[in-house]
Amino acid sequence: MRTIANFATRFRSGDFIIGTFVKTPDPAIVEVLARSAIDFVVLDAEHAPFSRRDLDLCLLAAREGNLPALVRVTHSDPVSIQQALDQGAAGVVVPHVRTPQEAQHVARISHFGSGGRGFAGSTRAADYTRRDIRAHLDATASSVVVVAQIEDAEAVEHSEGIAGTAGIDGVFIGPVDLCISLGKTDVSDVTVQAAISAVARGVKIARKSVGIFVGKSSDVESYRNFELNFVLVRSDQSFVLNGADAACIEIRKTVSAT
Ligand code: 3PY
Ligand code: MG
Repeated sequence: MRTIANFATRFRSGDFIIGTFVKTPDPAIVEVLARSAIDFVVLDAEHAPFSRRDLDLCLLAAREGNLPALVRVTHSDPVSIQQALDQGAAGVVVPHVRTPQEAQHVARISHFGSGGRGFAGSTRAADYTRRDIRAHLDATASSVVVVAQIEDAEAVEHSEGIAGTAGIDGVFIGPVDLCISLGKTDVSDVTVQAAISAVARGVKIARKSVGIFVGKSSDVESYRNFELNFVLVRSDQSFVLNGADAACIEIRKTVSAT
């Protein structure tokens, strides 16, 4: 069953789970998605206009619906990662991780410890001072999920090293950026598919979770051999667009047939 409390365990155990992106910075979207079959959401602060306050309200809505919510930050920035986790995100997705050294940096700034995330007991994550230091350190170590995104040509050969970095729980493949970085414009191009396959293999060797973005559900078919542990399918925007188009097409077909 989906709960925030069991998310890290499910993610790390390699259970197959399905998430989606939230691109509209409104808590109502998260509230609605919490009533769907989705296992988790990623609030996309990289490519959508989320302010710190928007993230705060969306994370509150996610709690209300017991829906694990990760935040995709803009880059490996300690401030944004700390803020997302303090606000109660279940974890972070960090785009454009290219080397094991960058992965080590991401792991360090996402966890408490020397040179790492700063500590405050006053945050939502620390239950507004109701957790003492030890309890918050322990709870955070076991519950915060850190996902490195591989989406650059130069990262492909480092996938095992990136995934194998201590403190990195999994790798999310960004097929579109990877495609562009390989000089292509079609994700189904053999060069892009070979790169995706190489990344998935590297992550599997490192025994971490591997996932990918799919623009439509049927795309999962082409990744069946990769033993994916998670997919991010579409986004709230795409569900609205496709739902509206599908309803119109169906009605026009029915009307023109009568
Ligand atoms: C990509 O395909 O580049 C992504 O970042 C998917 O979210
Ligand atoms: Mg990308």
